[in-house]
Amino acid sequence: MENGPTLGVGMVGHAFMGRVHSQAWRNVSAFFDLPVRPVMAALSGLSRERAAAAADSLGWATSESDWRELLKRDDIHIIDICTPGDTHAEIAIAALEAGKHVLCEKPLANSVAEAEAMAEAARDAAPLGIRNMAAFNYRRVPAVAYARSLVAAGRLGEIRHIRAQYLQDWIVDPEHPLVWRLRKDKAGSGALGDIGAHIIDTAQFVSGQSITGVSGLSTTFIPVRPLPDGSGHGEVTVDDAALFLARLDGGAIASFEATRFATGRKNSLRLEINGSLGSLAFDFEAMNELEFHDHTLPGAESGFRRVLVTEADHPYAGAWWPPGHGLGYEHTFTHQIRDFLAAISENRDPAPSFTDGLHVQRVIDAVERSAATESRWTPVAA
Ligand code: SOE
Repeated sequence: MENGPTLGVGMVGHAFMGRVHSQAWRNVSAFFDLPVRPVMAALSGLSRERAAAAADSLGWATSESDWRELLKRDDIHIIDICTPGDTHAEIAIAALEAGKHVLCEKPLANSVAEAEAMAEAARDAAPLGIRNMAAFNYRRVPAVAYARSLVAAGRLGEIRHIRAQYLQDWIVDPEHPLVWRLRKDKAGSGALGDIGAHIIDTAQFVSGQSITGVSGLSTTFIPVRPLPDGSGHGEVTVDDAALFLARLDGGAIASFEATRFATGRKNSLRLEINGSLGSLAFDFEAMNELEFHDHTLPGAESGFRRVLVTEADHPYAGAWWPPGHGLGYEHTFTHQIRDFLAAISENRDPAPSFTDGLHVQRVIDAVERSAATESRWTPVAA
């Protein structure tokens, strides 16, 4: 595919993810110097009226009530999928076949079979210069990207331990309605796929290692909840919390915990890595900071120290404000789109790809199978 100086974008969905992606499409060119500029051509949503209103408020030129219309348009080169997981495979495969670059929200799909079909469609499209990317935005937190560079530079030595947690508390109230994220037919899985997928990707990204096997455990604390339309109650068909142990291909051992029942924790994506030469620790609730312990220093001087990851030479940070002025959740999406557009314009495959998203899906699937068989050790295909 030939890329001009502008690339038209069509976004599918306009709820939480659609809103956060929209602000990233709106501001990426103002902060990053890229050879291509995105044009917010159209947004699609199921209701014509709500899609039109969302397009208006979020800065999209036009709106459609059927995503298929986006694929027919010559002024649209990129499809950005911000819908629940049950629609990802159909939209992504059709978009790739229509010759559009695709950015798709996580988890990539609701099953391994769907994710495999998406990765295959992406592989078929790649020789034509059509790119694909799975939206694991936490890789693009400056502190997380910096942590990755410390590991890659050998500053942690040999990685032994990975401790990853994603802690939220938004459904502790039993009266919280049975929203789509609590339904297997819409979301595929619960905390495991929604937020566990993020820590799987982030831990593998920072450590540079890949999960090869797991032993999992999951539970649903509140199995019945009020239906959102007030018409009664319905069954929660996904996990409320999932934990698993894992081995990685570089020799590290890891523990993962994803829960929406950690009272007081709002969006606490935490990662601690211990290596032979040092350790690092991160918590998204203090997202501009990275804790780093250099174990090569004399004992009297060593200990975790806080690095404020806002210097111009930290990843992404130089594009924004002077040191110490801090970034937020939304910036990670601008960085994601920056990296996606850079890869498209340089004719290379962006990361993480649909193939990376497929591997995360395989880990999720293995955890579910393990949890269903009394935590039996379950290998994960590469
Ligand atoms: C809800 O749990 C949610 O919005 C996730 O779907 C996002 O991926 C995560 O970034 C924040 O929490």
